[in-house]
Amino acid sequence: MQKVKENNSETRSGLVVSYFGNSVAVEAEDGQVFQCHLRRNQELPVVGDTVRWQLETGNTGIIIAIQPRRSLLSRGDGRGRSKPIAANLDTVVIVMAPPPIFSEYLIDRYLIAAELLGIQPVIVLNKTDLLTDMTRPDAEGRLASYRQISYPVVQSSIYLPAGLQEVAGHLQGKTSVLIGPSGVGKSSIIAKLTEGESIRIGDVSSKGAGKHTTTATRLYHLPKGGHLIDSPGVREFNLWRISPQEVLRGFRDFQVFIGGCKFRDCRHVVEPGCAVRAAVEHGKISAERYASYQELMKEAEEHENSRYSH
Ligand SMILES: Nc1nc2c(ncn2[C@@H]2O[C@H](COP(=O)(O)OP(=O)(O)O)[C@@H](O)[C@H]2O)c(=O)[nH]1
Ligand SMILES: [Mg+2]
Ligand SMILES: [Zn+2]
Repeated sequence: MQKVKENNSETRSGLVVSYFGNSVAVEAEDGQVFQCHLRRNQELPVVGDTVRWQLETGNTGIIIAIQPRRSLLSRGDGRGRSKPIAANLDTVVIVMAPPPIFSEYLIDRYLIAAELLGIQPVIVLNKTDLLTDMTRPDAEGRLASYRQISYPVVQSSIYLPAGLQEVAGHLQGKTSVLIGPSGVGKSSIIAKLTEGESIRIGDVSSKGAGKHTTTATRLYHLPKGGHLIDSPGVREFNLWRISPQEVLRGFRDFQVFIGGCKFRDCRHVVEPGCAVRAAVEHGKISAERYASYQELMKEAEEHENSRYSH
């Protein structure tokens, strides 16, 4: 951290609301947005960062320092490295929809990320207007198993205000992102929750970034307080490579059982005397959660082995 004189009138506080690669849009405390450049060798700010910055000309500035982050969400860059995309998140909203995709495996993958980062997850099943009397009981049963392990669960539809309001309630006063597979309705929900706001930010970013406004990561203000960060990178969020230990830490419902395993280094897969597997057999851990765990653990172990064999 660089030291900044608090009473230096030229150094101001701001919030990074958009990011264009070589410059960022910083919202000053009075709500005005300035295009800010980065100094050479400056640690890269991301959307959601609180920064210290200085005015250069009428509406441009320079970033002086990034304030300490309370969380940092990264995604895999496809080569196993992590790329930071959003800072200071409190909540991640994991969105699924009955069609096209309602997958426990994906939910559990996202939950691991949230658990490891210490960010509160909310699970949303969107497009509930498409559920029928035939499909509703199955969907509700699958959601209930997440409620049982104390994750907040919301059923929503962009055509029904009640569910959207419930989603908004979870975001109020917080900095949040929506993640989930393509086509589940994330953009539609964001549009509903940030009505009007998108136009204002769109105007600002178009000044500095040409026509790339649809691909930029952006922070929106929610009408009742709080921020929603929208980013293609966040939405298509991919887990960076995680270790088997991290997979295990990401399953909050397993934690109470792991002390009861016969072997201290039990991975809860094939080991005899495994308390986690006993809990699955006795219905204390859901079979779907355990199936996700097996698959994610297998992937993590394969990554680990390939790393050691190079
Ligand atoms: N029936 C129904 N369709 C929806 C709902 N939310 C979004 N959609 C539609 O699903 C499609 C994909 O939505 P989009 O927001 O682009 O999904 P994203 O890829 O997750 O951002 C669009 O045609 C939306 O109009 C919903 O609650 N119910
Ligand atoms: Mg979208
Ligand atoms: Zn075990």
